[in-house]
Amino acid sequence: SGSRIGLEALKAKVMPAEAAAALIAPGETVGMSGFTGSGYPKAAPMALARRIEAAHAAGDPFRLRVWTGASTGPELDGALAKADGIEFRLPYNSDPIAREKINRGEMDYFDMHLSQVAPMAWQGFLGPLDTAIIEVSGVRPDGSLIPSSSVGNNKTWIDRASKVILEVNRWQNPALEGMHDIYYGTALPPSRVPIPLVRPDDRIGEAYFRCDPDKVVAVVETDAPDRNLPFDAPGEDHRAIAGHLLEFFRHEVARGRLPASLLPLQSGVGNIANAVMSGLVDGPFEGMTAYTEVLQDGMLDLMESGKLLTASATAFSLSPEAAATLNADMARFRDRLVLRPQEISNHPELIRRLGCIAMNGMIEADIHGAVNSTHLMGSRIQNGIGGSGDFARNAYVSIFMAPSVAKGGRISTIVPKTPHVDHINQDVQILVTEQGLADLRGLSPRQRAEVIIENCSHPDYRPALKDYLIRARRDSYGQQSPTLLAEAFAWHQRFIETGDMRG
Ligand code: 0RQ
Repeated sequence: SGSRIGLEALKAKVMPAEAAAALIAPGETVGMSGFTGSGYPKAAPMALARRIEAAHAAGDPFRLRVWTGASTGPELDGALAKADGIEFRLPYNSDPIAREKINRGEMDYFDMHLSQVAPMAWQGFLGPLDTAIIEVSGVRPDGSLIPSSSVGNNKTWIDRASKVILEVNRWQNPALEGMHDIYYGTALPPSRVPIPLVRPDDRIGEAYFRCDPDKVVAVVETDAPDRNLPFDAPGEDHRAIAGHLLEFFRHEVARGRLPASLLPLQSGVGNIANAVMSGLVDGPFEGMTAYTEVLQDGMLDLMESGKLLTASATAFSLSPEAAATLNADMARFRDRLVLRPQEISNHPELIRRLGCIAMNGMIEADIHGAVNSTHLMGSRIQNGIGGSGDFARNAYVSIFMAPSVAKGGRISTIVPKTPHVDHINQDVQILVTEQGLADLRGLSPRQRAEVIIENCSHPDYRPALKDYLIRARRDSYGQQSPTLLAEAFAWHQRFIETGDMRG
């Protein structure tokens, strides 16, 4: 009783996680479920990590190539990285142990646009996929699978893998059933056709994954919660950023450049994005929609307020409190939420068609408005580009935000030149810090530099930036994007040497 496995043939394949992990050979490529801490397998990866540790202790090599949706949890990336079990990983990672291994050069990491993972796998560029390990919330009598709290690349991993291991997680709310929209209409060129989605809440696919039961080699039953990290209460800087952004939206509506219900919102990961959503709860905008990648607490608050009508994403990313609220009230939220494969939630065609308002966090921006979302001091990976590139390039308006200083003021997030660029000037239209907002639309690089320094930089760094700009305008090789090459990265070099950009 209480079994969530409706198909006898799969019930017969239930086994302990250790036995499932034993079916994976060293050197395999494994496609895992999981996206921003939800819907990742929790038991098989831990068993795999124990097996890898034992192999290493016996002097035997055992490493895997790991593909996921995006970040997962400590039971997956953390455990496998700690065991030195990951030779290569893609895409987005935020696990601290994996991050450390990558930055020490002990693990290869391919950071790519999240919308491109599934198509690239189909194109064959990434090599064959041996095993898929997928968390689901149930198996139906016809063998189709009820997805769990994230969709990510699961459809593609199930279709492409030679063998499939399922984790059926009883912790996942049974009322998730029906919330998902799995689109099976993607194809490779020259057979690609338009994706028939014209509103954020359109349902164009099926509520379940198709899966050939003969490919399933193991079923593991679990009862473990998603990672569910708490968010920080919005700080003063975060509230100031949200305030500037709301002011900008009001201004755009007044000018007739945005409808009063705004346009489908995309909101990135992290505390700032969450604070902006909370800010919108008290704002004047009604009848909003979201076409985004992850649903954070702020998005649910906005939905509860009645101002956000519907939201589309590929995953939840909730605090423990918000997860509990959602789980207690799933029936009420279910019809207003859609979870899709990440190639659809982040699809450039759909983002451009819907006209999303993209709001993403950044590490730093330079005075010409190029944005770095991923690398510290040009070389250390923080997380990854995630979906920020999918949205920024294709949005109706592309916004990046961060406090104007990091690490207690020792780092300016507005710099003469960023040593790593994820988003080129053309993909960055609005920059926001707690100091203010820079509207860069229609401005030349020279004009951008003035507005960014004046509106966004911290007073501690503003004089130095102004001084740099004056000299660049005098001495630069060219005057389209005034730059002093020998000096452009001096702030970063100073931080590496002294721990403070101010020296
Ligand atoms: O470090 O954790 O050691 O304290 O970076 O920074 O200020 O907490 O900001 O949580 O919003 O993250 C860009 C990383 C911002 C995120 C980034 C340090 C800072 C802190 C985190 P600590 P904050 P946030 C679609 C959107 C890429 C993916 C994306 C991100 C840590 O937004 O990963 O946009 N984006 N996806 O101290 C050195 C600087 C720094 C710095 C911040 N200039 N130099 N350290 N930090 N700025 C959704 C998905 O794709 C899933």
